Amino acid sequence: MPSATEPWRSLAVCGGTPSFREPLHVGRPNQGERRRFLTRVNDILDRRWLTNDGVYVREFEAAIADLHSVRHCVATSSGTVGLELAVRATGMRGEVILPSFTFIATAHAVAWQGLVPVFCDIEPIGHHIDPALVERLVTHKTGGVIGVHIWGRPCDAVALEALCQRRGLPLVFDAAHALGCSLDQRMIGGFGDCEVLSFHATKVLNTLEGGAVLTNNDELAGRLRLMRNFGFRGLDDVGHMGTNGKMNEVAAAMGLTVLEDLERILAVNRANDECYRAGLGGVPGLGFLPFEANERRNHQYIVVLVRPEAALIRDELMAVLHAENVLARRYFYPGCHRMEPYVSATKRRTDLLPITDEVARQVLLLPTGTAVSTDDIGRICEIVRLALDTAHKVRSCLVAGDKE
Ligand code: T4K
Repeated sequence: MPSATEPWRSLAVCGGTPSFREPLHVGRPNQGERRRFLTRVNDILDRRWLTNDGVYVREFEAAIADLHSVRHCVATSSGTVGLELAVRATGMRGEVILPSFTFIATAHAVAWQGLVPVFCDIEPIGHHIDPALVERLVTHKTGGVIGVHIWGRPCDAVALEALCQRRGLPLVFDAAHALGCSLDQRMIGGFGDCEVLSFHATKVLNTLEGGAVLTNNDELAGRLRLMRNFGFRGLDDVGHMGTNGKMNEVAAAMGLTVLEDLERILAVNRANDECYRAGLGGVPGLGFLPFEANERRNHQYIVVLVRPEAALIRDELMAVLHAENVLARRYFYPGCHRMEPYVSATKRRTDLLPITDEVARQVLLLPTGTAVSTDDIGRICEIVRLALDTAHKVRSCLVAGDKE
């Protein structure tokens, strides 16, 4: 029993029993109704049509295009492959400006095409690439811009569109987090030349692995479809450079199944978000991302900022949670510019992203999704509050633990 006079002793880092027997993950998949998925898989096996533009992929593409009010959805084997296709198909060249505060795949998709990522700093409120800073980075070598709708909140897509139009630059959005989101009544999917979704297992809607490029540009969509399938125009007829970026039928069956459950998943995410805000709101030193009235969000990530004035630093709080079996994550620490191969290639530039560095030190993601209950969240909030209220004792426990 936790002692009333020494409450910190109930924390696992101070010798208490972990609050959760099984690990609570940030990215536990939302799975939809299993029976419906298995029925679809049986149908796929009965038809013996497993991939290559099958009926389930087509149905899934139509549903995703409809959800985002765009003309075309080109489903891919992963979000990363979708980004690689988008970078190539839009004709990006030379240096490509993008934020460093993103999953490493955004930068790799550029470098994998032999292009040079140029990392731009973010604004501190929404963690989005700052269009004013992009403008300053544009040179005669610039051959494209990638904006990232980080945490599912749209970046300043309108400003980036205006800039890229003025400068004649291709513009792609990494919308890996932004399924079903909108900005000023405009759905994600129709901004820039194209936008790329991820359907990785950990995303709000998953196809096990998968992604999609969304666009309203007919010609670009045609090129993406060719490139996704080795450049084949017809039997024995290759008309374009290409790769194998196809989504398979089982992946699409999963996507359709989760899509049927999407309203419930979004409702759970929203309720979880509210629960965390209620449980941690007002705790000194902790912050949340702001809600904006002009945007629709999928609440897929619970992003807590552990500010410098908090009683524990982010990594200490994360250690406390991990000991309780709450596997909080510090996405996207330390920023792409501090990872290889970019840290070596851009050594001179690493100090030029002060806001990225600051945000990467503060962000902590907490578990959410349909696998996490509001009771779990209540307990997580109690742990966080207790750890911060008794920070000096907790810090001693952490130091003692490190010495063992
Ligand atoms: N752009 C952005 C902005 C992105 O965030 C991403 C992917 C991409 C592009 C690329 O899209 P993809 O090519 O992946 O479609 C994860 C995901 O692997 C990655 O898809 C995602 N972003 C990123 C934010 O998170 P890790 O290295 O943290 O994954 P992992 O395996 O540690 O999984 C996270 C947690 O989820 C773990 O605690 C365990 C749990 N989990 C994971 C899987 C795979 C499960 O419970 N079940 C599972 O099946 O990157």
